Amino acid sequence: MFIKKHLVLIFMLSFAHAAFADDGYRLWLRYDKIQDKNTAALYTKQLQQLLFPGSSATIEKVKAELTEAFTGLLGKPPVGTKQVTANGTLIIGTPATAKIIATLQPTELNQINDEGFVILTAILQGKTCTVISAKTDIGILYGTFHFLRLLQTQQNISTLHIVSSPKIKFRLLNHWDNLNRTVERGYAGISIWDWHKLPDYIDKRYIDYARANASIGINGTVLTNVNANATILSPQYLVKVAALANVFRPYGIKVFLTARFSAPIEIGGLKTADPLDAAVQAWWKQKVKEIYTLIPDFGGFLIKANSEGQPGPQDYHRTHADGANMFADALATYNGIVLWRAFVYSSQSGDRFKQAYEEFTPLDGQFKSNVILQVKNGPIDFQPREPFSPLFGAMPKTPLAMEFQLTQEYLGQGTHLVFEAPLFKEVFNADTYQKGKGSTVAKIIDGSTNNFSLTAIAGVSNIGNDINWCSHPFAQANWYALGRLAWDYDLSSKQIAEEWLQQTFSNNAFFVSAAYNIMLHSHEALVNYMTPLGLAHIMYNGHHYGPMPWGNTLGRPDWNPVYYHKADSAGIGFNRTATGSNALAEYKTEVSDLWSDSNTCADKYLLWFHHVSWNHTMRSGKTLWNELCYKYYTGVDSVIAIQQQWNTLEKFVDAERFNQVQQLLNIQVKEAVWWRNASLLYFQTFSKMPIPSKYEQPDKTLEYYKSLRFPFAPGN
Ligand code: GCV
Repeated sequence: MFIKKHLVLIFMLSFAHAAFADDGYRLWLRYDKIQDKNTAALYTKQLQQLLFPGSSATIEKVKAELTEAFTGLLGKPPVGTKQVTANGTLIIGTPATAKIIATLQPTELNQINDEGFVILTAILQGKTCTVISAKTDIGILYGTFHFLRLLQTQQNISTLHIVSSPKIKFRLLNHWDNLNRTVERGYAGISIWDWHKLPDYIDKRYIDYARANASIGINGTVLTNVNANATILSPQYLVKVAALANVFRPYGIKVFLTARFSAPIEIGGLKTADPLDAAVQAWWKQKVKEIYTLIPDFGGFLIKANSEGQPGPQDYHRTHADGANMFADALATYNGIVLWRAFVYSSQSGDRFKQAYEEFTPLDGQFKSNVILQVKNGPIDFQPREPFSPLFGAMPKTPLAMEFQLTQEYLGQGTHLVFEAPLFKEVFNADTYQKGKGSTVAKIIDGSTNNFSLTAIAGVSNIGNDINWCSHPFAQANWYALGRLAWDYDLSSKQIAEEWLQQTFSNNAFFVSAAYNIMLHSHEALVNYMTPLGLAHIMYNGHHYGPMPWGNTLGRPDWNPVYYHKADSAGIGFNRTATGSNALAEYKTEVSDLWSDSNTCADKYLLWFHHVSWNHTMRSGKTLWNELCYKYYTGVDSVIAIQQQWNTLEKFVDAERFNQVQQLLNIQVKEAVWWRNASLLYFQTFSKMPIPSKYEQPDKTLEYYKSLRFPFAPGN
């Protein structure tokens, strides 16, 4: 009897553990049963029945999502009704599909755009109801996902008055996925697009990808790498693209492709790709027609041209505007758009920082109205911290899209916990002063400063076929943050982190506050242990994994770390003032005035703009060298604090993800120490100053760090 009882107990315990395990596949759409009995009882009362007329492919998806969510959260699917017969009726529909909503005539519907939604508590036919309404089915989809977010985060739903529209029109993921399924700068496995099995095999992942994106408002996806392969435009591949587009359409997601500029030569048999050549223009027009025949709602092209070896209009002595406008003409008939990238730099110029500005500002006003220039957040390349790209303040006649990088090429790649929302917000909130104070980057991007309706935000995807999509359990939060901020850049990092944590891990208030604390400090910690005080681009060549500030062997100066930090016996940093490259002149005076004096420039940008002596007195009163040491050591200490904090959270998290994060944090601490030691030992060869004795001294030599090699580092 005793043994039998024990066996039952062991069985129950192991069952409980297994039920609790979570591989992260469900992302933030877990819909686990609400454990708090009072909340569950209240919701059950408030959601007695569901009145949901109308039908369309999108509405069917909404119904399926509601069924899954209610079954998970409340233990049973919603009870359908045709009449409001009880308090606690959830009514979903557009005024066109739901008569009862037409009767209500909510004025709030006049305040939203075509993708927006309203969620209201209303008395209808004497009963207390919750109404989710919109002008379109896609608005209904977004409203429903918002409502499910309220349930998952256990908000009070008794008196709701939510009116919401996206601030940005195109909210995009950019996949740097190759047709052979490798992912450039991908750290989460191989590409989720299984081109070989498409179009006949539809992986369930495609549907879950669409659900996840729709739930955070992402409405477009560029399927292919900007380092493009023309094969994607061949008939054989376009039917595969069409199959994906069919999956995504009900979720409001449009498909975009990258267009290789030289495709007319490579797959079209032409001798040239000159954008002013009539045959080339005709070829693209025909290609675009072919695409729209298969995919009537195709979004358009994203193009990287004359950048890092990609072909482009300059090969024919034409401008970026000539190139972009050729595509724009071909796409205009179908309302397609061109996202033309501004990421360019050549070996010719003295300062890579200045080049995009130099190439693009003379073209301001020359692009067709369906072209948007896609600009990386900073002037160089997704470094841990960059000042905002000067282009944002300098192209008033051209719509500008923001490009952020979710995949953490320079932010610890697959192993570091870094929440990027604070980085995104720092850029959005920066003031360009283009039209006086308040012309923030966000107000440039949302079109309000210069009256553009074509607006876009893109995130370079961090998604792969790893079971949890993004490899690091916390990397999912960056995908989530991109969508939420593209919808509304005024959301705080705190709100985004908290709602993501609640949905992804647990609603426990102690856990959420502690884990939020971890996320909040993670970006600054990384900046400090990698590139404090405005250092940038000091990682290994090629794979970009790990520190290599000594790098000086590549043919082009601007590919070498020494070009970026310019450390010498006199000091460190890149002089971009009037006595140096004068890149500061690319900003409005109000901005450059903030940064042009090394005594008043914010510490975080100091070495971006100044070459300062090792003895320079910092705001803290420390010498530059001692401040550099302090920052590097603080960075490592912060990660150790994050690690310790995570270790206190074991009881709130399933064993599987708790262990994953714990192991990854162990790697992160080791790598933070590596970054700190290697960088300081190297810079010390110039400063000739000691690392203050109060700090634990590096236990390895500079030669040791220089000897490290990582030929198979991922993502290259
Ligand atoms: C897709 C950086 C990356 C490249 C990337 C490029 C770009 O240079 O290292 O992998 O290429 O940016 O954004 O085009």
